[in-house]
Amino acid sequence: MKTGAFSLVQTALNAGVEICFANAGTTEMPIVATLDRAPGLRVVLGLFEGVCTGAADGWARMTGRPAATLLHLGPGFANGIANLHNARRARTPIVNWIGDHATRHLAFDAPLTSDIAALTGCVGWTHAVKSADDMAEASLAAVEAALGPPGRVASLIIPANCQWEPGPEPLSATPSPALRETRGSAVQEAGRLLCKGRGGLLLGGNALTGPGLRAAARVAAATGCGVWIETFPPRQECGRHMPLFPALPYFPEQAIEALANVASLVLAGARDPVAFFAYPDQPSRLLPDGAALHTLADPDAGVDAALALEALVQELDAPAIVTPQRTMPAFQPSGRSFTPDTLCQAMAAFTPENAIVVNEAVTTGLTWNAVHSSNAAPHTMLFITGGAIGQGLPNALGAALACPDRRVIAFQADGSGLYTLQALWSMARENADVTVVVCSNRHYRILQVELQRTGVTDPGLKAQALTDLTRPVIDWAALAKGFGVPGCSVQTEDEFANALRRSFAERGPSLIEAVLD
Ligand SMILES: Cc1ncc(C[n+]2csc(CCOP(=O)(O)OP(=O)(O)O)c2C)c(N)n1
Repeated sequence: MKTGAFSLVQTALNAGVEICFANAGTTEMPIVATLDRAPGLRVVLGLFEGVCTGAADGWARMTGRPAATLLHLGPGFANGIANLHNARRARTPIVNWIGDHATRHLAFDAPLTSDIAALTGCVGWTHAVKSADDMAEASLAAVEAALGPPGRVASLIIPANCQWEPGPEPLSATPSPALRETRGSAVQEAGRLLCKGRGGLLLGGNALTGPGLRAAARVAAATGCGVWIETFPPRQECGRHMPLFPALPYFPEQAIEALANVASLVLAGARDPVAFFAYPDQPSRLLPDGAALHTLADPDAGVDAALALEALVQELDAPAIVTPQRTMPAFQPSGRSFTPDTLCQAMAAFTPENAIVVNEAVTTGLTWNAVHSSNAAPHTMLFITGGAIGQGLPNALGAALACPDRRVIAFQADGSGLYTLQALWSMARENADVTVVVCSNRHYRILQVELQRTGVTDPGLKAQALTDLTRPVIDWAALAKGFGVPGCSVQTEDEFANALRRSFAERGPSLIEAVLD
Protein backbone atom coordinates (compact mmCIF):
# COMPACT_ATOMS: atom_id res chain seq x y z
CA MET A 1 0.00 0.00 0.00
CA LYS A 2 1.16 3.52 -0.75
CA THR A 3 0.83 5.42 2.47
CA GLY A 4 0.69 9.15 3.05
CA ALA A 5 4.25 8.86 4.33
CA PHE A 6 5.34 7.41 0.99
CA SER A 7 3.56 10.22 -0.93
CA LEU A 8 5.40 12.77 1.21
CA VAL A 9 8.85 11.28 0.85
CA GLN A 10 8.66 10.35 -2.83
CA THR A 11 7.23 13.78 -3.78
CA ALA A 12 10.07 15.51 -1.93
CA LEU A 13 12.62 13.25 -3.61
CA ASN A 14 11.11 14.03 -7.02
CA ALA A 15 11.28 17.73 -6.13
CA GLY A 16 15.04 17.54 -5.49
CA VAL A 17 15.34 16.73 -1.77
CA GLU A 18 18.21 14.23 -1.58
CA ILE A 19 19.04 14.05 2.10
CA CYS A 20 17.24 13.93 5.43
CA PHE A 21 18.91 14.56 8.80
CA ALA A 22 16.74 12.70 11.23
CA ASN A 23 15.99 12.06 14.86
CA ALA A 24 12.59 10.39 14.91
CA GLY A 25 10.17 8.99 17.48
CA THR A 26 6.92 7.06 17.55
CA THR A 27 4.91 9.74 15.72
CA GLU A 28 7.30 9.55 12.74
CA MET A 29 7.49 5.76 12.49
CA PRO A 30 5.39 5.48 9.29
CA ILE A 31 7.85 7.89 7.62
CA VAL A 32 10.81 5.91 9.00
CA ALA A 33 9.21 2.72 7.70
CA THR A 34 8.86 4.12 4.19
CA LEU A 35 12.43 5.45 3.82
CA ASP A 36 13.75 2.17 2.44
CA ARG A 37 11.23 2.45 -0.39
CA ALA A 38 12.85 5.73 -1.46
CA PRO A 39 16.39 4.59 -2.28
CA GLY A 40 17.48 7.98 -3.66
CA LEU A 41 17.06 9.68 -0.30
CA ARG A 42 20.14 9.65 1.96
CA VAL A 43 19.27 9.44 5.63
CA VAL A 44 21.62 10.59 8.40
CA LEU A 45 21.00 10.08 12.10
CA GLY A 46 21.78 13.07 14.32
CA LEU A 47 21.96 12.38 18.05
CA PHE A 48 20.44 15.74 18.92
CA GLU A 49 18.00 17.77 16.85
CA GLY A 50 20.35 20.78 16.78
CA VAL A 51 22.77 18.53 14.89
CA CYS A 52 20.06 17.65 12.34
CA THR A 53 19.00 21.26 11.71
CA GLY A 54 22.56 22.63 11.60
CA ALA A 55 23.65 19.86 9.23
CA ALA A 56 20.66 20.55 6.96
CA ASP A 57 21.72 24.21 6.94
CA GLY A 58 25.32 23.34 6.00
CA TRP A 59 24.22 20.94 3.26
CA ALA A 60 21.77 23.41 1.73
CA ARG A 61 24.18 26.38 1.92
CA MET A 62 26.67 24.39 -0.14
CA THR A 63 24.23 22.95 -2.70
CA GLY A 64 21.54 25.66 -2.92
CA ARG A 65 18.98 22.83 -2.72
CA PRO A 66 16.77 22.08 0.28
CA ALA A 67 17.75 19.47 2.83
CA ALA A 68 15.06 17.78 4.93
CA THR A 69 14.95 17.10 8.64
CA LEU A 70 12.75 14.57 10.42
CA LEU A 71 11.93 15.68 13.96
CA HIS A 72 9.78 14.48 16.83
CA LEU A 73 6.79 16.68 17.74
CA GLY A 74 7.19 20.01 19.56
CA PRO A 75 10.02 19.03 21.92
CA GLY A 76 12.15 17.54 19.13
CA PHE A 77 11.59 20.59 16.97
CA ALA A 78 12.34 22.92 19.88
CA ASN A 79 15.72 21.22 20.32
CA GLY A 80 16.53 22.16 16.73
CA ILE A 81 15.30 25.77 16.76
CA ALA A 82 18.60 27.56 17.46
CA ASN A 83 20.18 26.29 14.26
CA LEU A 84 16.96 26.89 12.32
CA HIS A 85 17.18 30.46 13.55
CA ASN A 86 20.68 30.65 12.02
CA ALA A 87 19.33 29.05 8.83
CA ARG A 88 16.50 31.60 8.68
CA ARG A 89 19.06 34.41 8.93
CA ALA A 90 21.10 32.73 6.18
CA ARG A 91 17.97 32.33 4.00
CA THR A 92 18.78 28.64 3.69
CA PRO A 93 16.17 26.33 2.13
CA ILE A 94 15.23 23.63 4.65
CA VAL A 95 12.15 21.39 4.85
CA ASN A 96 11.24 20.10 8.31
CA TRP A 97 8.99 17.05 8.61
CA ILE A 98 7.61 17.06 12.13
CA GLY A 99 5.40 14.25 13.30
CA ASP A 100 2.41 15.00 15.50
CA HIS A 101 -0.07 12.82 17.34
CA ALA A 102 -2.81 11.22 15.26
CA THR A 103 -5.66 13.71 14.83
CA ARG A 104 -8.06 11.79 17.10
CA HIS A 105 -5.42 11.54 19.83
CA LEU A 106 -4.81 15.28 20.10
CA ALA A 107 -8.01 15.86 22.08
CA PHE A 108 -6.65 13.79 24.97
CA ASP A 109 -3.63 16.01 25.61
CA ALA A 110 -1.24 13.05 25.87
CA PRO A 111 2.18 13.85 27.39
CA LEU A 112 3.98 14.88 24.18
CA THR A 113 1.17 17.14 22.95
CA SER A 114 2.18 20.77 22.40
CA ASP A 115 1.48 23.74 20.16
CA ILE A 116 3.96 22.85 17.43
CA ALA A 117 2.83 25.64 15.09
CA ALA A 118 3.72 28.23 17.74
CA LEU A 119 7.29 26.96 17.54
CA THR A 120 7.59 26.51 13.77
CA GLY A 121 6.07 29.93 13.15
CA CYS A 122 9.05 31.68 14.68
CA VAL A 123 11.48 30.39 12.08
CA GLY A 124 9.47 30.48 8.88
CA TRP A 125 6.71 28.95 6.77
CA THR A 126 4.37 26.41 8.39
CA HIS A 127 1.68 24.09 7.12
CA ALA A 128 -0.27 21.63 9.26
CA VAL A 129 -1.38 18.62 7.21
CA LYS A 130 -5.07 17.81 7.74
CA SER A 131 -5.54 14.59 5.76
CA ALA A 132 -3.48 11.83 4.15
CA ASP A 133 -4.97 12.94 0.81
CA ASP A 134 -2.97 16.19 1.14
CA MET A 135 0.43 14.56 1.69
CA ALA A 136 1.82 14.89 -1.85
CA GLU A 137 0.64 18.48 -2.35
CA ALA A 138 1.82 19.51 1.09
CA SER A 139 5.22 17.96 0.48
CA LEU A 140 5.67 19.85 -2.80
CA ALA A 141 4.37 23.09 -1.27
CA ALA A 142 6.98 22.81 1.49
CA VAL A 143 9.82 22.37 -1.02
CA GLU A 144 8.55 25.34 -3.03
CA ALA A 145 8.28 27.47 0.11
CA ALA A 146 11.82 26.48 1.15
CA LEU A 147 13.28 27.38 -2.23
CA GLY A 148 11.67 30.83 -2.38
CA PRO A 149 13.48 32.94 -3.45
CA PRO A 150 14.55 33.93 -0.88
CA GLY A 151 15.31 30.56 0.69
CA ARG A 152 13.52 29.84 3.92
CA VAL A 153 12.78 27.29 6.61
CA ALA A 154 9.55 25.44 5.78
CA SER A 155 7.91 23.17 8.33
CA LEU A 156 5.24 20.54 7.81
CA ILE A 157 3.36 19.31 10.88
CA ILE A 158 2.21 15.80 10.02
CA PRO A 159 -0.23 13.87 12.21
CA ALA A 160 0.72 10.20 12.49
CA ASN A 161 -2.55 9.01 10.92
CA CYS A 162 -1.88 11.11 7.80
CA GLN A 163 1.36 9.16 7.49
CA TRP A 164 -0.08 5.68 7.97
CA GLU A 165 -3.34 6.06 5.99
CA PRO A 166 -3.40 5.47 2.20
CA GLY A 167 -1.95 8.48 0.38
CA PRO A 168 -2.18 9.93 -3.14
CA GLU A 169 0.20 9.28 -6.02
CA PRO A 170 3.44 11.21 -5.46
CA LEU A 171 3.82 14.38 -7.53
CA SER A 172 6.72 14.61 -9.92
CA ALA A 173 7.39 18.36 -10.17
CA THR A 174 10.97 19.63 -9.71
CA PRO A 175 10.83 23.31 -8.82
CA SER A 176 13.98 25.29 -9.57
CA PRO A 177 13.19 28.95 -9.05
CA ALA A 178 15.82 31.51 -10.01
CA LEU A 179 16.85 34.64 -8.13
CA ARG A 180 15.18 37.81 -9.43
CA GLU A 181 16.85 40.54 -11.43
CA THR A 182 17.05 43.99 -9.94
CA ARG A 183 15.31 46.93 -11.62
CA GLY A 184 17.24 49.07 -14.09
CA SER A 185 16.29 52.19 -12.12
CA ALA A 186 17.87 50.70 -8.98
CA VAL A 187 21.11 50.17 -10.92
CA GLN A 188 21.10 53.74 -12.28
CA GLU A 189 20.46 55.22 -8.85
CA ALA A 190 23.29 53.14 -7.35
CA GLY A 191 25.64 54.41 -10.05
CA ARG A 192 24.55 58.02 -9.49
CA LEU A 193 25.04 57.85 -5.73
CA LEU A 194 28.43 56.14 -5.88
CA CYS A 195 29.73 58.65 -8.44
CA LYS A 196 28.82 61.57 -6.14
CA GLY A 197 31.75 60.68 -3.88
CA ARG A 198 31.93 59.38 -0.28
CA GLY A 199 30.04 56.31 -1.45
CA GLY A 200 29.95 52.95 0.26
CA LEU A 201 28.94 49.50 -0.93
CA LEU A 202 27.83 46.86 1.57
CA LEU A 203 27.93 43.29 0.25
CA GLY A 204 26.04 40.24 1.47
CA GLY A 205 24.24 37.16 0.21
CA ASN A 206 25.31 36.05 -3.24
CA ALA A 207 27.33 39.25 -3.79
CA LEU A 208 30.02 37.21 -2.01
CA THR A 209 30.47 34.76 -4.88
CA GLY A 210 33.52 35.12 -7.14
CA PRO A 211 31.60 37.05 -9.84
CA GLY A 212 29.93 39.31 -7.26
CA LEU A 213 33.19 40.17 -5.48
CA ARG A 214 35.02 40.82 -8.75
CA ALA A 215 32.21 43.09 -9.97
CA ALA A 216 32.32 44.98 -6.65
CA ALA A 217 36.06 45.52 -7.11
CA ARG A 218 35.44 47.05 -10.53
CA VAL A 219 32.74 49.32 -9.11
CA ALA A 220 35.11 50.41 -6.33
CA ALA A 221 37.94 51.12 -8.78
CA ALA A 222 35.63 53.13 -11.05
CA THR A 223 33.93 55.21 -8.34
CA GLY A 224 36.40 55.28 -5.43
CA CYS A 225 33.70 54.00 -3.09
CA GLY A 226 34.48 52.03 0.06
CA VAL A 227 33.38 48.38 0.14
CA TRP A 228 32.48 46.33 3.20
CA ILE A 229 31.13 42.82 3.73
CA GLU A 230 28.30 42.19 6.19
CA THR A 231 29.77 40.94 9.45
CA PHE A 232 28.45 37.35 9.38
CA PRO A 233 27.36 36.38 5.87
CA PRO A 234 26.04 32.88 5.16
CA ARG A 235 28.72 31.99 2.65
CA GLN A 236 31.70 33.76 1.16
CA GLU A 237 34.35 32.92 -1.40
CA CYS A 238 37.72 33.72 0.18
CA GLY A 239 41.44 33.44 -0.27
CA ARG A 240 44.38 35.15 -1.87
CA HIS A 241 42.84 35.26 -5.37
CA MET A 242 39.80 37.29 -4.28
CA PRO A 243 39.49 41.09 -4.08
CA LEU A 244 40.10 42.10 -0.49
CA PHE A 245 37.30 43.90 1.34
CA PRO A 246 36.98 44.27 5.10
CA ALA A 247 34.06 42.81 7.01
CA LEU A 248 32.00 45.41 8.81
CA PRO A 249 33.39 45.21 12.39
CA TYR A 250 31.40 43.36 15.04
CA PHE A 251 31.58 46.01 17.76
CA PRO A 252 29.33 48.98 16.94
CA GLU A 253 31.81 51.74 17.78
CA GLN A 254 34.27 50.23 15.28
CA ALA A 255 31.57 49.77 12.63
CA ILE A 256 30.35 53.35 13.15
CA GLU A 257 33.91 54.58 12.73
CA ALA A 258 34.34 52.52 9.55
CA LEU A 259 31.21 54.06 8.01
CA ALA A 260 31.67 57.56 9.45
CA ASN A 261 32.66 59.18 6.17
CA VAL A 262 29.98 57.52 4.04
CA ALA A 263 27.44 59.89 2.48
CA SER A 264 25.55 57.20 0.52
CA LEU A 265 25.50 53.48 1.19
CA VAL A 266 24.43 51.04 -1.53
CA LEU A 267 23.21 47.65 -0.35
CA ALA A 268 23.97 44.62 -2.52
CA GLY A 269 22.58 41.49 -0.88
CA ALA A 270 22.85 43.06 2.58
CA ARG A 271 20.46 44.92 4.87
CA ASP A 272 20.69 48.36 6.45
CA PRO A 273 23.53 47.65 8.91
CA VAL A 274 22.65 47.56 12.60
CA ALA A 275 24.63 46.73 15.73
CA PHE A 276 24.55 43.12 16.91
CA PHE A 277 23.54 44.36 20.37
CA ALA A 278 22.48 47.65 21.89
CA TYR A 279 24.77 49.33 24.45
CA PRO A 280 24.11 52.37 26.60
CA ASP A 281 25.01 55.54 24.65
CA GLN A 282 25.40 53.69 21.36
CA PRO A 283 22.99 53.97 18.43
CA SER A 284 21.46 50.82 16.96
CA ARG A 285 21.94 51.85 13.34
CA LEU A 286 25.52 52.07 12.17
CA LEU A 287 25.20 54.47 9.23
CA PRO A 288 25.74 58.19 10.02
CA ASP A 289 22.53 60.21 10.45
CA GLY A 290 21.57 61.82 7.18
CA ALA A 291 23.50 59.40 4.96
CA ALA A 292 21.53 58.15 1.95
CA LEU A 293 20.67 54.45 1.84
CA HIS A 294 19.89 52.73 -1.43
CA THR A 295 18.98 49.09 -2.06
CA LEU A 296 20.53 47.74 -5.23
CA ALA A 297 19.64 44.12 -4.47
CA ASP A 298 17.31 43.19 -1.62
CA PRO A 299 18.15 39.72 -0.28
CA ASP A 300 14.75 39.44 1.41
CA ALA A 301 13.07 39.86 -1.97
CA GLY A 302 15.28 37.17 -3.52
CA VAL A 303 17.14 39.60 -5.79
CA ASP A 304 20.40 38.42 -7.37
CA ALA A 305 23.10 40.68 -5.91
CA ALA A 306 25.97 39.34 -8.05
CA LEU A 307 23.99 40.00 -11.22
CA ALA A 308 23.01 43.45 -9.94
CA LEU A 309 26.68 44.31 -9.36
CA GLU A 310 27.52 43.16 -12.87
CA ALA A 311 24.74 45.41 -14.17
CA LEU A 312 26.27 48.25 -12.17
CA VAL A 313 29.64 47.56 -13.80
CA GLN A 314 27.93 47.98 -17.18
CA GLU A 315 26.09 51.10 -16.04
CA LEU A 316 29.37 52.70 -14.91
CA ASP A 317 31.30 51.32 -17.86
CA ALA A 318 33.82 50.28 -15.23
CA PRO A 319 37.12 49.08 -16.68
CA ALA A 320 38.25 45.49 -16.12
CA ILE A 321 40.86 45.09 -13.39
CA VAL A 322 43.16 42.27 -12.40
CA THR A 323 43.31 41.32 -8.75
CA PRO A 324 46.95 40.47 -8.02
CA GLN A 325 47.27 37.24 -6.01
CA ARG A 326 48.43 37.96 -2.50
CA THR A 327 51.28 35.86 -1.20
CA MET A 328 51.24 34.15 2.16
CA PRO A 329 53.65 35.81 4.57
CA ALA A 330 56.34 33.16 5.18
CA PHE A 331 55.33 30.94 8.07
CA GLN A 332 57.80 28.61 9.67
CA PRO A 333 56.13 26.57 12.43
CA SER A 334 58.22 26.69 15.57
CA GLY A 335 58.10 25.16 19.02
CA ARG A 336 56.34 28.29 20.31
CA SER A 337 52.94 28.11 21.97
CA PHE A 338 50.02 29.76 20.21
CA THR A 339 48.33 33.08 20.23
CA PRO A 340 45.04 33.35 18.29
CA ASP A 341 47.06 35.19 15.66
CA THR A 342 49.76 32.54 15.18
CA LEU A 343 47.14 29.78 15.26
CA CYS A 344 45.35 31.50 12.36
CA GLN A 345 48.65 32.03 10.54
CA ALA A 346 49.39 28.33 10.75
CA MET A 347 45.93 27.45 9.55
CA ALA A 348 46.20 29.84 6.61
CA ALA A 349 49.51 28.23 5.64
CA PHE A 350 48.01 24.73 5.53
CA THR A 351 44.42 25.26 4.35
CA PRO A 352 44.10 23.09 1.25
CA GLU A 353 42.89 24.62 -1.99
CA ASN A 354 39.09 24.48 -2.38
CA ALA A 355 38.52 23.75 1.31
CA ILE A 356 35.32 24.76 3.09
CA VAL A 357 36.04 26.61 6.34
CA VAL A 358 33.11 26.65 8.75
CA ASN A 359 33.96 29.56 10.99
CA GLU A 360 32.50 29.32 14.48
CA ALA A 361 35.79 30.17 16.15
CA VAL A 362 34.19 33.30 17.69
CA THR A 363 37.04 35.55 18.98
CA THR A 364 39.74 33.56 17.14
CA GLY A 365 37.45 33.48 14.11
CA LEU A 366 37.35 37.29 14.00
CA THR A 367 41.16 37.30 13.68
CA TRP A 368 41.00 34.64 10.95
CA ASN A 369 38.42 36.63 9.07
CA ALA A 370 40.05 40.04 9.44
CA VAL A 371 43.58 39.02 8.49
CA HIS A 372 44.43 35.44 7.60
CA SER A 373 41.65 34.00 5.47
CA SER A 374 42.54 36.45 2.68
CA ASN A 375 46.11 35.05 2.48
CA ALA A 376 45.08 31.40 2.39
CA ALA A 377 44.48 29.22 -0.67
CA PRO A 378 41.05 29.66 -2.30
CA HIS A 379 38.31 28.43 0.01
CA THR A 380 34.64 28.90 0.84
CA MET A 381 33.72 30.17 4.29
CA LEU A 382 30.44 29.55 6.13
CA PHE A 383 29.64 31.82 9.07
CA ILE A 384 27.31 31.72 12.03
CA THR A 385 24.59 33.99 10.70
CA GLY A 386 22.14 34.36 13.55
CA GLY A 387 24.47 34.42 16.54
CA ALA A 388 23.01 31.21 17.99
CA ILE A 389 26.12 29.22 18.84
CA GLY A 390 26.31 25.47 18.19
CA GLN A 391 26.10 25.89 14.43
CA GLY A 392 29.70 25.05 13.54
CA LEU A 393 30.07 21.27 13.94
CA PRO A 394 26.64 20.40 12.46
CA ASN A 395 27.22 22.84 9.57
CA ALA A 396 30.57 21.18 8.89
CA LEU A 397 28.92 17.75 8.84
CA GLY A 398 26.30 18.93 6.33
CA ALA A 399 28.86 20.73 4.14
CA ALA A 400 31.09 17.63 4.04
CA LEU A 401 28.22 15.39 2.92
CA ALA A 402 27.19 17.98 0.30
CA CYS A 403 30.73 18.25 -1.12
CA PRO A 404 32.46 14.90 -0.67
CA ASP A 405 35.45 15.94 -2.79
CA ARG A 406 36.30 18.99 -0.65
CA ARG A 407 38.05 19.10 2.73
CA VAL A 408 35.98 20.78 5.42
CA ILE A 409 37.69 22.56 8.29
CA ALA A 410 35.42 23.14 11.26
CA PHE A 411 37.20 26.14 12.78
CA GLN A 412 35.59 25.92 16.13
CA ALA A 413 35.60 27.83 19.41
CA ASP A 414 35.59 25.46 22.38
CA GLY A 415 32.57 26.88 24.22
CA SER A 416 30.40 26.95 21.10
CA GLY A 417 31.56 23.49 20.04
CA LEU A 418 30.18 21.96 23.22
CA TYR A 419 26.58 22.84 22.32
CA THR A 420 26.24 20.29 19.52
CA LEU A 421 29.21 18.03 20.11
CA GLN A 422 27.27 14.92 19.09
CA ALA A 423 27.84 15.99 15.46
CA LEU A 424 31.25 14.27 15.86
CA TRP A 425 29.53 10.89 16.07
CA SER A 426 27.60 11.51 12.82
CA MET A 427 30.86 12.64 11.17
CA ALA A 428 32.45 9.34 12.21
CA ARG A 429 29.49 7.26 11.09
CA GLU A 430 29.31 8.97 7.69
CA ASN A 431 33.12 9.09 7.35
CA ALA A 432 32.84 12.83 6.60
CA ASP A 433 36.10 14.55 5.60
CA VAL A 434 36.07 17.11 8.38
CA THR A 435 39.11 18.43 10.23
CA VAL A 436 37.85 19.93 13.47
CA VAL A 437 40.22 22.58 14.84
CA VAL A 438 39.15 23.50 18.36
CA CYS A 439 40.46 26.91 19.44
CA SER A 440 40.71 25.99 23.05
CA ASN A 441 41.02 29.18 25.08
CA ARG A 442 39.05 27.48 27.87
CA HIS A 443 36.83 30.49 28.38
CA TYR A 444 33.81 32.20 26.92
CA ARG A 445 36.29 34.90 25.86
CA ILE A 446 33.82 37.11 24.02
CA LEU A 447 31.63 37.26 27.11
CA GLN A 448 34.62 38.31 29.21
CA VAL A 449 35.09 41.16 26.73
CA GLU A 450 31.37 42.00 26.91
CA LEU A 451 31.57 42.01 30.71
CA GLN A 452 34.45 44.48 30.53
CA ARG A 453 32.40 46.62 28.18
CA THR A 454 29.73 46.97 30.86
CA GLY A 455 32.43 48.65 32.97
CA VAL A 456 33.30 45.64 35.14
CA THR A 457 37.10 45.59 35.37
CA ASP A 458 37.32 43.24 38.32
CA PRO A 459 34.58 40.59 37.92
CA GLY A 460 33.42 38.74 41.05
CA LEU A 461 33.69 34.99 41.50
CA LYS A 462 30.20 34.31 40.20
CA ALA A 463 30.70 36.40 37.09
CA GLN A 464 34.06 34.71 36.50
CA ALA A 465 32.51 31.27 36.94
CA LEU A 466 30.02 31.98 34.17
CA THR A 467 32.75 32.65 31.60
CA ASP A 468 35.31 30.03 32.64
CA LEU A 469 35.56 26.53 31.11
CA THR A 470 38.23 25.15 33.47
CA ARG A 471 37.48 23.29 36.70
CA PRO A 472 37.48 20.71 35.21
CA VAL A 473 39.46 21.25 32.02
CA ILE A 474 37.64 19.67 29.07
CA ASP A 475 39.47 16.73 27.52
CA TRP A 476 38.73 17.20 23.81
CA ALA A 477 40.83 14.31 22.56
CA ALA A 478 38.96 11.95 24.89
CA LEU A 479 35.58 13.36 23.86
CA ALA A 480 36.44 12.90 20.18
CA LYS A 481 37.60 9.34 20.81
CA GLY A 482 34.34 8.63 22.62
CA PHE A 483 32.42 9.62 19.49
CA GLY A 484 34.65 7.54 17.21
CA VAL A 485 36.79 10.43 15.90
CA PRO A 486 40.59 10.36 16.30
CA GLY A 487 41.63 13.36 18.35
CA CYS A 488 44.76 15.00 19.70
CA SER A 489 45.72 18.05 21.70
CA VAL A 490 48.54 20.32 20.53
CA GLN A 491 50.35 23.12 22.33
CA THR A 492 52.84 24.41 19.78
CA GLU A 493 52.87 25.56 16.18
CA ASP A 494 54.88 22.63 14.87
CA GLU A 495 52.69 20.07 16.66
CA PHE A 496 49.71 21.82 15.08
CA ALA A 497 51.29 21.82 11.61
CA ASN A 498 51.99 18.07 11.88
CA ALA A 499 48.48 17.31 13.11
CA LEU A 500 46.93 19.32 10.26
CA ARG A 501 49.09 17.55 7.66
CA ARG A 502 48.10 14.16 9.08
CA SER A 503 44.43 15.06 9.11
CA PHE A 504 44.40 16.38 5.53
CA ALA A 505 46.20 13.27 4.28
CA GLU A 506 43.55 10.90 5.58
CA ARG A 507 39.89 10.38 4.71
CA GLY A 508 37.30 10.80 7.44
CA PRO A 509 37.06 13.12 10.42
CA SER A 510 39.66 14.02 12.99
CA LEU A 511 39.85 16.59 15.77
CA ILE A 512 42.77 18.79 16.82
CA GLU A 513 42.51 20.73 20.05
CA ALA A 514 44.81 23.75 19.77
CA VAL A 515 45.43 24.91 23.33
CA LEU A 516 45.56 28.70 23.48
CA ASP A 517 46.01 29.25 27.18
C1 LIG B 1 22.40 29.58 21.66
C2 LIG B 1 23.26 30.59 22.34
N1 LIG B 1 23.46 30.53 23.67
C3 LIG B 1 24.25 31.41 24.28
C4 LIG B 1 24.85 32.43 23.60
C5 LIG B 1 25.67 33.49 24.31
N2 LIG B 1 27.09 33.35 23.94
C6 LIG B 1 27.63 34.10 22.97
S1 LIG B 1 29.21 33.72 22.69
C7 LIG B 1 29.21 32.57 23.93
C8 LIG B 1 30.42 31.77 24.26
C9 LIG B 1 31.60 32.03 23.39
O1 LIG B 1 32.69 31.27 23.85
P1 LIG B 1 33.50 30.37 22.86
O2 LIG B 1 32.60 29.68 21.93
O3 LIG B 1 34.41 29.52 23.66
O4 LIG B 1 34.32 31.44 22.01
P2 LIG B 1 35.37 32.54 22.51
O5 LIG B 1 34.59 33.76 22.85
O6 LIG B 1 36.08 31.99 23.71
O7 LIG B 1 36.28 32.76 21.36
C10 LIG B 1 27.97 32.49 24.52
C11 LIG B 1 27.65 31.54 25.62
C12 LIG B 1 24.61 32.47 22.20
N3 LIG B 1 25.15 33.41 21.43
N4 LIG B 1 23.83 31.53 21.60
